[in-house]
Amino acid sequence: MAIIALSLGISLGSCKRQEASDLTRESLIPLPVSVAATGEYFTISEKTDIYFKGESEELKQVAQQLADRLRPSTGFEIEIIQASSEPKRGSIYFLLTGDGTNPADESYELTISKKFMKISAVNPSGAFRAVQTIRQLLPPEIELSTVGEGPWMVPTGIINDNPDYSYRGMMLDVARHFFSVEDVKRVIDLISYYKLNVLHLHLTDDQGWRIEIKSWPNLTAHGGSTEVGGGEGGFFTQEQYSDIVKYAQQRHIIIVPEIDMPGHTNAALASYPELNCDGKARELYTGINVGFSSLCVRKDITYKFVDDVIRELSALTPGPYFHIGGDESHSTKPEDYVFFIEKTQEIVNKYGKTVLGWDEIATTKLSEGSVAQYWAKAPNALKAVEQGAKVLFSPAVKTYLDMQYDPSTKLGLHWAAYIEIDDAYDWDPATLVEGIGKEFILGVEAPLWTETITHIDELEYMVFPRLAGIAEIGWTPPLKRDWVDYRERLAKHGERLKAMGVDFYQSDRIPWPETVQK
Ligand code: IFG
Repeated sequence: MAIIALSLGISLGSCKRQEASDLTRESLIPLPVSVAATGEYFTISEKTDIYFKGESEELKQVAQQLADRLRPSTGFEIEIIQASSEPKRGSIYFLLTGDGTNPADESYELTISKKFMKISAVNPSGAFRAVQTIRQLLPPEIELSTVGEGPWMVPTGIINDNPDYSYRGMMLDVARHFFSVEDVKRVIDLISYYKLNVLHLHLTDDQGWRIEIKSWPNLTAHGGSTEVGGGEGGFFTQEQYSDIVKYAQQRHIIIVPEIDMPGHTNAALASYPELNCDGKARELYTGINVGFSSLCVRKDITYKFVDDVIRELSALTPGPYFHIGGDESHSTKPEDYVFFIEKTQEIVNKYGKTVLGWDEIATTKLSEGSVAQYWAKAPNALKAVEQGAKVLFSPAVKTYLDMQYDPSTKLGLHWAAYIEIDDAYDWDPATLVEGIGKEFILGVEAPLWTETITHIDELEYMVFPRLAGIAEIGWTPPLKRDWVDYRERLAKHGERLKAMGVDFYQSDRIPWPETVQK
C-alpha cells in the first residue's frame, strides 16, 4: 500500500505542478495595463541564465539587478550572458526595441512561456519596471536573503504594460528630522518596487538645512546642526547627495531637490545675519510651527544667495526639475512674494532646470514649463492651468503620508484628514478638481512630512501600504482600478512586504492572510 501511496503522491505532486496556472489572477501592484494567461509555468532553475541583447550598458545593469535579486533566495548561479544567438531553454532574455528617440517611454512586454521568460522594452527603464513585475510573480520568498526551497515557478502568459502618468513620486522631508543616506537608499529601493520614478527631497526648512552649499558653508555647519525636538540634525555633503542621485538613477528614479523659499527659511536666516532684513541672525528653531520666516526679498544679497544655491545644486542634479517651495510664506508681503518667485524662476531656468513649486506659486507669473504642485488650494491649481501650466497632484487630504490613519495612530498629524488605506487609493486625479482634466496633470506624488517621524521604521509604517495605492493611481488607468479588487491584491502583498522587512501598517480594512498578522 505504501508504495502505491508514494507513487500516487509523486504523480499527484507532479499533477499539482501541472495544474493550470492563471497569470491574470496574480496580485500585481500596480496592476498592469494588459495581462493574458496561457495556463502553464516557467520555472527558474539551476539551468537558468539571464541573457541581454545588444550593447546597452544600462540593459546589462538591469539584467544584473534581476540576478542580484534571484541569486541569494534561489541559490542558483545565474550567469549574465550577452546574447549572440537564441538563449537556451529555461533562460530569461532582455532586449530593447527603442531607438533612443523617446527616452521617457517606460513601456515593456513580458512574455512568459514554459521555455523562456522574455522582456522586451523600448528603453532600459521599461526593462527595470518589468523586473519589478517579475519579482511580484515569484513566491514572496524570492525577496529573502536566505536560500528558499522554491520551486520558483511563474505563470505563463503575456503582460503589456506602461504608465498612465509620467511623474509618479514620493517626497521625503529630511529637514524636520534628518534621515541618513542609507535610509534614503532604503526608500529608493522600496518605491522602485512599486514602479515610482521620482523621489522629491525636501532639503531645507525652518528646522534644518540639509544640503552642503560650498559657497555658503554655515548653512549646514550651523543650519544643519539641529532638527525638530532639538536632536543633532545632520546634512548631506555634496558627495553624499551625488551618491543618492546615482543610486536613484540606477533604479530609473530621478531626484527632485527642493529648496523651500521665501518662507520656511529659518535655518538659513539663523546661519547668515545678512540674509535677514534687520541684519540679525535668527535663533535655530526646533518646533513645528510654520509661516513665521521669510528671506529679505528686497536685498540684493538675497539673490546672490539664491543664485549660488540653485547653481551649485542644479550642477549636482541630472533630473529636469528644481523645486523652489513657495508654500506658506505668511511673513512675506504678497507683492514681495510675487517679486521673489518671479525672479527665482528666472534663476532656475538660467541653470537649465524646470521649476516645480507648491501651488501658491501659481499666484505669480509662471515661467515656461513651471509646474504647480497642488497640495491645499484648488483655486491655486486652477490658476496654474489658466496660465497653461501643468499641475502635480499631491492633495493633502488624499496623499499626505504624515496624516494619521485614524485617531488612534500614534504618529503623524491630522490637520488635513485621517487617511486610511481606501481613502488613499479610491480617488482619481483626473476627476478630483473640476476644471483640471488629465491633460493638465503631470502626475501624482505622495509627501511624507517628518515633524513626527524620526526613524526609518516609523517612516515605513506611515508610508506603507498607502504608497502602493498612490503608485497604482500613477501607473494604472482609472477604468482598470477598483477598490474591491485592489484590496484583495494588497492583502496578498502583505507577505511580500513582510519578506522585504517593511514595517507596514496592518489596516483592519485589508483581509491580510494569517501568515501576515502580527
Ligand atoms: N504643510 C506644510 C509642510 C508640513 C505639512 C505637514 C506643505 C506644502 C503641512 N507645507 O504641505 O511644511 O508642515 O503636514
